Amino acid sequence: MQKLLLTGFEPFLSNPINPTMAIVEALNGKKMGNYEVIGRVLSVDFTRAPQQFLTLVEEIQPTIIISLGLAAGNTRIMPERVAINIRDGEKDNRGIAYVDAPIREDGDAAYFSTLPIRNIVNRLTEAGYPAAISNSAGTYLCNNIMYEGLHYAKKYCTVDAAGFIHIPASFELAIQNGRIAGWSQVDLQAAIELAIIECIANDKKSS
Ligand code: PCA
Repeated sequence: MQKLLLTGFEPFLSNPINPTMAIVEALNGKKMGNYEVIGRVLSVDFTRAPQQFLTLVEEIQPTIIISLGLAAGNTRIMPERVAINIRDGEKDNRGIAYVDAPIREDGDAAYFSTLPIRNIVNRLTEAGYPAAISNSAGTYLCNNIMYEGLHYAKKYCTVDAAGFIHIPASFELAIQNGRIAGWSQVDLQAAIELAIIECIANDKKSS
């Protein structure tokens, strides 16, 4: 059985809930086709998260890596097209912030997602879930983890596809925030399950 690593993140900044956590916890251990989903939550911490993530990849040896992050205020599910070699912006949960700093000194400038992002968007919209490709994963933890996944996949050919999907707030988070719209947690999870099905269908090891 092939492994699909599905990562989410803990709460961060002004978001007391991160709906990616409940999704990865709910899908952990689920069998989909000839894949087992392994769901894990990462810290919003520039010092710890990349190592946590790479340790998981080494241990689990996934064929597919899908990382999830919250983009509070977004209205659609957004597979990311590209990860860039930059850390910049807000403080992480440890209080550390970077300015114009590379993720890897000697790393490529950017990596394109190797998930079937157009097919994911098409499958989701056909099923009635608003979705679109995003052309920037930002410069915070989400971009960092997407970059690390693709860097690993380029270096070690054990990973067929890797990439990142940003999701909107859940109703629960929207209620607490008061100024952003959200989706039901049930719909967020169902949409991510569909995205996983599309990734598995596209993988050469799916049969
Ligand atoms: N979203 C943040 C980091 C953690 C998360 O869920 C981001 O978009 O970078």
